[in-house]
Amino acid sequence: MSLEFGWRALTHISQIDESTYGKTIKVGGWIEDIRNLGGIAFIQLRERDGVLQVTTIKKESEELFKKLTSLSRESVIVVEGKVQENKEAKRGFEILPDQVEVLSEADTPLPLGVADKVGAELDTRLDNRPIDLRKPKENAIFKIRSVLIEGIREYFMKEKFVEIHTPKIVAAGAEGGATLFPIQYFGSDAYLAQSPQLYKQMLMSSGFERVFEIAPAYRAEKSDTTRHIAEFTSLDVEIAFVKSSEDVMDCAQELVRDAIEHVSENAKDELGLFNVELEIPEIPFKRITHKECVEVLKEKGEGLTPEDDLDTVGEKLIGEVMKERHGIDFYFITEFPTAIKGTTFYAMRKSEDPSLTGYFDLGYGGLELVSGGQREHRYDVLVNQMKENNMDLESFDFYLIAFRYGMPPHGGFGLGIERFLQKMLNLSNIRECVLFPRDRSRLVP
Ligand code: AMO
Repeated sequence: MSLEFGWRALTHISQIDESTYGKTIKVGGWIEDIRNLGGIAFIQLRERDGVLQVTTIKKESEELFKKLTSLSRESVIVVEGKVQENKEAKRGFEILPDQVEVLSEADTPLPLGVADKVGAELDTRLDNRPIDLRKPKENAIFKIRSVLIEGIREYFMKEKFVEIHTPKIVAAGAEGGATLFPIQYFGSDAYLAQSPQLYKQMLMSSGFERVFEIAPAYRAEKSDTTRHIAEFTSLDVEIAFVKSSEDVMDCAQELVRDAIEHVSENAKDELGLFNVELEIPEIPFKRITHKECVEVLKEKGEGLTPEDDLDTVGEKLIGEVMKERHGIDFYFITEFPTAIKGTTFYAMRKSEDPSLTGYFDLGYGGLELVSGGQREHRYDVLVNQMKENNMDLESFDFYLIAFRYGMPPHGGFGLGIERFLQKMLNLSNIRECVLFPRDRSRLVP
C-alpha cells in the first residue's frame, strides 16, 4: 500500500509544537544523515523548515528499519508517523514512523556535501547549485530575498505606483556602449537591455506618474569583481512632477528604510543564520557631495580628480569614513559633476551651475546601491546633450517622440537587488545572492 500525500498534506517543522505530540503526521524531505546503532537508528530528515529526527526501532518493524537504514544520503522520502517528545533530539521531539515511501534515491557519492562542516569552493558550489541550495544558509538567502522584494512592492503599492514590465530585447542602449550585449534579432542588430531607463522615462509622458519595475538587467562587465554580475535584478523607479532630485532622494531613502524594516520583521529566523541584526536606518540619510569625496580621498592618499567617478577603492573608503565620522551605513553622494554624469545624456544639469548635476548615488557601507536623479525633460536641451555625446538621434527617435508632445519634469533611480541583499547579509561575493549567476566565465547551470 503506498502512502497518500499531496502538496498540502505535509506538516512542516514550524507547525509542530507540544499540541502536536501524540498525533500522526506526514513529513516529506531529504535524508541528511543516518546514525545506525544496530537496534535503533536516527535519521535526520531535512524538510522545508529545518531538520527533524525520525527514529526507527528494529524490533518494532524490521522491514521499516531496513528500508530506512539502507537509503543513501539525500534520498527523498515521505514518512507517516507519530510525533513524540524526546529531549535528546535537537528539536525536542522525534517521529516514530509507521509508513515510509521512497520517492527518489540519491546517487552516490554526492558531488557536494550538504551537511558537511567544511565548505566547498564557490565555483564547485555553483556548478552543483541545486544541491548547494539545499544548505540552510544558502536557502535562507533566497527566502530573505523574497521577503525583501515583498517589502519593496508593499512600499510602492502604498504610494500608488504602477508596476511595469518593459522590453529586455532593445534596439538602443541607455547606459553606454561599453557594457552592451549584442544579439541577433530576426536578422537585425539588437541588445539585451542594460536598464529600463528609456522606457520608464517614456512612460512619464503617458500619464502613469509613478512607476516601478523589478526585472533583469544585462551588463557585459569587462572585469570579474565581487560586486558585478552580467545579469542582475534591477529595481527601477520613475516619478513625474518632481521639483528636483530632492524628491527622488526622498523616495529612495523611504524605500530603503521601509524595505529593511520589512525584512527585519519578517525574516527573523533566516537572518539569525547570518548573525545579522538589521538596524533600521534613520532618514534623512546624511549627504556628502562628490567634491567633498574628492577632498576626503585626497586626505587618504587617493588621487581622484573632480572629473573622476568613484572606483571600488574610493567607494569603500567613503563608506569607511562615513562609518567612522557619523556611525552610519547609508549616505547619499550628491552633486555629481556634469563631466561624469554628462555621459549620462538624460541627466538634468543644475541651472545655477551647469558644471554640476543633481545626480546622486546612495552608498551602503562602501557599495554603490542606488544611482539616480532628475532627468532632462526639455526636448531641445535633451537633444543638445545627446549631440554632445555624439549619439545617433535617428536611432533614438522612438525615445525622443515621448518628449515632443508633452513631457512632465521627472526623475528616478535604479537599485541593484543583489547588492542590497549582499550588503544586508554581509556576504563577500554578489554571486551568493543569485540562484544561477551569470558572469564572464559562467553560463551554466
Ligand atoms: P546604474 O548603472 O548606476 O544606473 O545602475 C543602478 C544600480 O544597479 C546596480 N548595478 C549592478 N548590480 C550588479 N551587477 C552589475 N553589473 C550592476 N550594474 C549596476 C547597482 C547600481 O547602483 N539607468 C540608471 C538608473 C537611473 O538613473 O534610474 C542605471 O542603470 O546597485
